[in-house]
Amino acid sequence: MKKIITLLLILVAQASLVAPLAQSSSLQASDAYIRTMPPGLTTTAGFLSITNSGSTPCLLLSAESQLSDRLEFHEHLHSDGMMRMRPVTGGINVPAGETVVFKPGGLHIMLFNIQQPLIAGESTRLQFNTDQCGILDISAEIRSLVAKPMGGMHH
Ligand SMILES: [Cu+2]
Repeated sequence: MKKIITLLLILVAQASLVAPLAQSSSLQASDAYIRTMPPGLTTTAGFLSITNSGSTPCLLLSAESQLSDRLEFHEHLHSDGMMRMRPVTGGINVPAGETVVFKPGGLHIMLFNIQQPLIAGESTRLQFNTDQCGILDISAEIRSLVAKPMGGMHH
């Protein structure tokens, strides 16, 4: 028994040494989810809250997912009475002690070129790379896109 425990401890120690980049100790995610896609589309959006409990600011530089080879941070803007979205350049700053919320109609993560169906209720990994706060690797739930009534559509 003692041998097994020792072996386990060695394995754990090695795993943490081998890991190329450390899981962030200052960033925490909550309520992370990705929307299912309407039929025929290969693009969707992800949402979550990211809290920085550390004492230094964290800049989110990029996001990664097994589902997509291209992820972007987007924001929604009102211009000329229209809602438009555009990529955020320069990363997303999460100040020390604060929470940044990605939500519908606001900041969101765009996932492009998705080649597989997204099944509601399943979950997938999302990874965020930062400047000085390590990596935030989280599980995001896949949630059904609630169909909104569309004017002028006939069945
Ligand atoms: Cu977008």
